[in-house]
Amino acid sequence: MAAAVKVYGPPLSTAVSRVLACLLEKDVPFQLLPVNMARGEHKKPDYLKIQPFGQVPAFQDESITLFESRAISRYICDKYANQGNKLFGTNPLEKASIDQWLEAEGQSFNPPSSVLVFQLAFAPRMKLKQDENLIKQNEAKLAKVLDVYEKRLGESRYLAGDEFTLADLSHLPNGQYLVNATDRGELFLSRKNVERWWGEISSRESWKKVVEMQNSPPPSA
Ligand SMILES: N[C@@H](CCC(=O)N[C@@H](CS)C(=O)NCC(=O)O)C(=O)O
Repeated sequence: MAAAVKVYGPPLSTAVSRVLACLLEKDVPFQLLPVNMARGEHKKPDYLKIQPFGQVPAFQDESITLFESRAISRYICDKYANQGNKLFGTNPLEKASIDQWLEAEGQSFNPPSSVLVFQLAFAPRMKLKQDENLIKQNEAKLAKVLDVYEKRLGESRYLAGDEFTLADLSHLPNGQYLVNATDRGELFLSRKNVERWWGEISSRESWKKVVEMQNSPPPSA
C-alpha cells in the first residue's frame, strides 16, 4: 500500500484546511505533521527546505514536495482522479469552468475575505488592534464579489455547474471563519443563493471533519 501523503501545518490555518478538505473528499490517507508557528518553526532552515516562503502548508507525496494550497489541491485531484469524489472536470469545458471559479476564489474572493478573517477573527485573539478602515474597505469589496456569486448561484447549483467541485471547496476555509467566527456572516446569509450554497457546501462530511480537527486541541508535546 502506498505511504500516506504528508501535510505540514495546523488545521486552523485556512490554507492547510483547504488541502485537508480536498484529501478527505478524495479519500486519500494523510499524515498531518505539526508546525509550531508560535515558536516560528515555519521560518526555520529545515522547514524552509520544503516551503521556501516560510508558510503553511507544505505537502509531500512520495518524492514530490509542494507548497501553495490551491496547487496542492489541483495535484491531489489529478493524481487521485479515480478515487473519492470527483472534484475536477474531465473535458476541457468542465475544467475551464472549474479553473475560472477557482481563480475567482483566489483572485477576487480570497483577498478581501482573508483581510476580514484576520482583522475580525484573529486580531482580537492575538490582542492586536483592529483597523476599522481596512475592515470597511474589504467588507465593501467582498460584498461586490458576493453580488456576482449571488447571480451565478441563481443560475446553477454550484459555482462551476451542477456538481460540487474544487472551486466550491476552496471557499470553505475563509467562509467558515466569516460565517462562524465574525459578526459579518450576513455577507453570506443575507444573499439567498449564496446562503443556500453555503449551507450545502459547509455541511459536507469532509468539511465537518476538518472543523472537528480545528476544534480538537493538538496532542500535548
Ligand atoms: N497562498 C498560500 C498562502 C499560505 C499562507 O498564507 N499561510 C499562512 C497561514 S493560513 C501562513 O503560513 N502564515 C504565516 C506567515 O506568512 O508567516 C497558500 O494558499 O498555500
